[in-house]
Amino acid sequence: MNKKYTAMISILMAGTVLLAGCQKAPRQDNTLTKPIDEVAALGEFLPAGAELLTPKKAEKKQSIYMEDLNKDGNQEAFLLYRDPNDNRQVHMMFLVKENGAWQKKADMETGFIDVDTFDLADLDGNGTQEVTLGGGLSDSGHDNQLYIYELQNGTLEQKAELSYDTLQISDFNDDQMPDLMVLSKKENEMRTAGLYSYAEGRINPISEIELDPEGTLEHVALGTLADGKKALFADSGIGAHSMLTEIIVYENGNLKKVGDPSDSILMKPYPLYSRDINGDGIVEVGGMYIPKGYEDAAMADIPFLYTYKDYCSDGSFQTVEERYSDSGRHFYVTIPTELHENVTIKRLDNGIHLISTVGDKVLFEVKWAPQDAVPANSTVLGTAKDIVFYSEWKEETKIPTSAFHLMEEEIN
Ligand SMILES: [Ca+2]
Ligand SMILES: [Ca+2]
Ligand SMILES: [Ca+2]
Ligand SMILES: [Ca+2]
Repeated sequence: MNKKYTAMISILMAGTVLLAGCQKAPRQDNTLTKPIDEVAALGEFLPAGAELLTPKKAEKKQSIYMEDLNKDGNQEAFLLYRDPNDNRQVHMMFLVKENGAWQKKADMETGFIDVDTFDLADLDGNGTQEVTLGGGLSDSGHDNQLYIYELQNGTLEQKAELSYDTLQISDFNDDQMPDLMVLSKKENEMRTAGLYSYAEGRINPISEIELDPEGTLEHVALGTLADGKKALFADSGIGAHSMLTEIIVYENGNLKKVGDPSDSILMKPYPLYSRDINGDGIVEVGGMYIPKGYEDAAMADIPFLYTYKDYCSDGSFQTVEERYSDSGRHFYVTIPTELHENVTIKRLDNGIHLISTVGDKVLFEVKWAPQDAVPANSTVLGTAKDIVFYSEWKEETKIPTSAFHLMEEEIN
């Protein structure tokens, strides 16, 4: 094994370990599961000092992609990397395996400062996968460019491009072909969601809808509504600390927004991101409301209760979960369905009570203290780094101790 070869493996391994290390949940790393000689053989082509890059949006954390795009029996490979000797810009290297050996076909300068998305999908249904590469032109996070490439006569041809803020590739109009759902900010400051198809080498608009012009996009979730319809959930900051969720679906030939943007779920006083909290594929929209007794309190003093709702295409919604959440101390308590909208909060010194608004009964107690200050006969609810959550409440209530959760238990 020559020195360069060894060094390349080190770079590749360092890259993958680094990327695996920043993930919350353990996920399979496809780079590692590929045969090491294949990875090493591809690594031979990288210039000295190259840093492998993983797309920010990638579900699978990988920098090397291998696929037979055109089903001719020869694998194609793509390497995403940063070249320190070329203004640190993102490069995409394209290789084809011919007669058992990799051949470098192109090493493309993208002009990107990072990689937002990389995908291999047959966008036009002609049996050959297109390459979609999106990356940042500035570090604002709202200034991305998408390129679509096709493999033609052994070379990779750039066919189309589109500027965007956030991109999701998924079949929104149920024609069995992936579409491009693009959120973008236009030059006149208008914000839009646009749905595009790709056909005959062109990106073709299907429908466009305006988003609230006051918003600044913070978070996007892709999933379904309660009635199974595919939807994009866009959470945007509004004003000093509010958040608006816009649910975008495709219906009868057009994009439309679901729900009343002024309800207390879609428009909330503080950020709360849309996500699938129970893992059933339906994305819940987070809302919050003021518990009884705090109607006149200053905003910062209100212990908002969180309520997660599933929406239907017609704008109706139902509660999936309600919880008291203490983001500062990283815990939350789920509230049983029968008690929804019937709980308020009483603050204690170093603790809280969840109180029934019907009869003022204590439903749940959370106290916190350093380990050595926890009373002997208390029930420990959870232990964080330097704090223990416990309860001294002895009466049985309608909220079991299993309702207590440390936020670290949640996989986002
Ligand atoms: Ca091929
Ligand atoms: Ca295709
Ligand atoms: Ca489609
Ligand atoms: Ca769900």
